Amino acid sequence: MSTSRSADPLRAPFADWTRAVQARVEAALSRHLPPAEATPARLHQAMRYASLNGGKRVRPLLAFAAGELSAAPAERIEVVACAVELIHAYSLVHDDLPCMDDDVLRRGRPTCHVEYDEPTALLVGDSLQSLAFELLARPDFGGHAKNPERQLEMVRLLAFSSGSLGMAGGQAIDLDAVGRELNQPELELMHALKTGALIRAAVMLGALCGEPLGEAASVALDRFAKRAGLLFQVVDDILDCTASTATLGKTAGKDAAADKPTYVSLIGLERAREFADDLREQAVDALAVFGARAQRLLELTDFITRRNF
Ligand code: GRG
Repeated sequence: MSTSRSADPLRAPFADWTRAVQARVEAALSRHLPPAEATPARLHQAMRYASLNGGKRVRPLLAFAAGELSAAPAERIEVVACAVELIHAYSLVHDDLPCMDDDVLRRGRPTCHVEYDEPTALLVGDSLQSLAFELLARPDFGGHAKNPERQLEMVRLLAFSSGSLGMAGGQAIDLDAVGRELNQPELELMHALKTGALIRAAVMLGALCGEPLGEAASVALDRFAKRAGLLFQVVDDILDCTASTATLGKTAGKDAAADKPTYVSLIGLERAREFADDLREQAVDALAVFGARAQRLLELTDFITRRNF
């Protein structure tokens, strides 16, 4: 992958591009995380356990794909991709704790609190979150000309997206909804916050790494990001009841077993699949204004729709 401004967005097949971004993000995360032997070593080992060697890296991929729209330097996108992925890793560690979803399997391995212990897992989540914001606030952000105002805007966007009016708020609604019926707008709000807010942040932060997009393009990208976030969650709901634990690398059938409202429980499997197709179409339509520069985002939308893990 090029380290400077993005050139031809069609330059490499999707699978090669995906692998290159995943490897780049893995290496960058490994550099940014404290070394495993640095004191307190157990906490640092657990932070590395929870963030390295796993996951599809969908949010970093979205950040890199959105960066194509604004000719963003890859060095900068790498920073925001790592920041979003660290927030995501923190949310998974906390979500798996006994006081929340109480799960033992994540990314095909024991969850962080099972491999280590609950207090360590709590501190892992806290520390990953702090590291995410520290990365965004570094003076040498992405090795390019200083732009503290842009960095501040990014910090604010990520904080808002992961806080009580974003991901954490969605998790609160989710916990409160167990055993209750939600109607479709309520379910959509829960998913838009719990999963969608961070996906939207990944897209918007990737684009913010480059040239300003202008009002109309920003509105179109925001619409894409919201549709893609909801699409991701609808597919997640479908996979929870159709895929195996081995394929998912996390406990399948968890939502039904926990009596959680999902798109499948609300409208049934077939209509959930149709809804996913509708969302895919709406997401694709929103990208029309970007022409060929949106190629990677289009490919990612198809990946999110058709994924089986
Ligand atoms: C604890 C504050 C707090 C928030 C938790 C995101 C979240 C909120 C919980 C994760 C649980 C979950 C199954 C959410 C639904 C969709 C989702 C975010 C799945 C996991 O994301 P993937 O599939 O995971 O991108 P990988 O492992 O590929 O990174």
